[in-house]
Amino acid sequence: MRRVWSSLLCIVVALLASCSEQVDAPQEAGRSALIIVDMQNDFVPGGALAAEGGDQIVGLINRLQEEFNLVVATQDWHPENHGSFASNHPDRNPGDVIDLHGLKQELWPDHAVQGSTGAEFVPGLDKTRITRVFQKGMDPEVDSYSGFFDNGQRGDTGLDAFLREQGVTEVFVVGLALDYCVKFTALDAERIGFDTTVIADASRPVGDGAAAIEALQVAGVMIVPASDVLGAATP
Ligand code: VGL
Ligand code: ZN
Repeated sequence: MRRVWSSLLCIVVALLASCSEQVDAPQEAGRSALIIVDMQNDFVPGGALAAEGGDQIVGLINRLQEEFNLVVATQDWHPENHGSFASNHPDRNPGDVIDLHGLKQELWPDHAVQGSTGAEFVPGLDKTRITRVFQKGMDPEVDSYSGFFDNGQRGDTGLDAFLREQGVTEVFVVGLALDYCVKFTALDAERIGFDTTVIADASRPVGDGAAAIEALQVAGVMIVPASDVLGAATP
């Protein structure tokens, strides 16, 4: 009789175990992460390289964070002698395009200088859910719009390896600026195999936003409004 009870117990335990495995399985198949790009003082009105309305997306990004178990951020983090600053090239102005060590480089006003107020995250941004910050643009010789790799696709911030370690297969990208760092972060994400979505109203351009959206769609990146994500159960 003892034998019968113990084998019955075994069966029950086995059934429970297989049940809980089934419940967990979809999550293990791939998690979603939110990537918050360059929500720094210099990229909002009052900053050196402001995206119009950049300050108006902070609340929305905070609400979006609550929909994800994994949130990471990127931070533009330049040394003062960065080659993308017009001030470091005699007789050049912001907006000029030069050759910088073999790559086409648009020149910018000084921005996101390491340790400056302009480089800090905007005050209203909820930082408590951000698991890790990936800094970029530290090499004075090459710019880095993407949060994954520099513009020469050489230097790696470690974001790709981190997301894969965390079992992430799908990323949602928000932040500033839509036509530069958001665009190139999303293009890299899609290229290296993540299912990639840009949440359009949680981003703002410094220039041509419509052209950026077009380029993203052509590359296979999905564009959605925040309302599609808010309240939806994202794994
Ligand atoms: C950015 C230009 C230069 C951005 C950063 O965050 O979009 N754009 N550096
Ligand atoms: Zn920059």
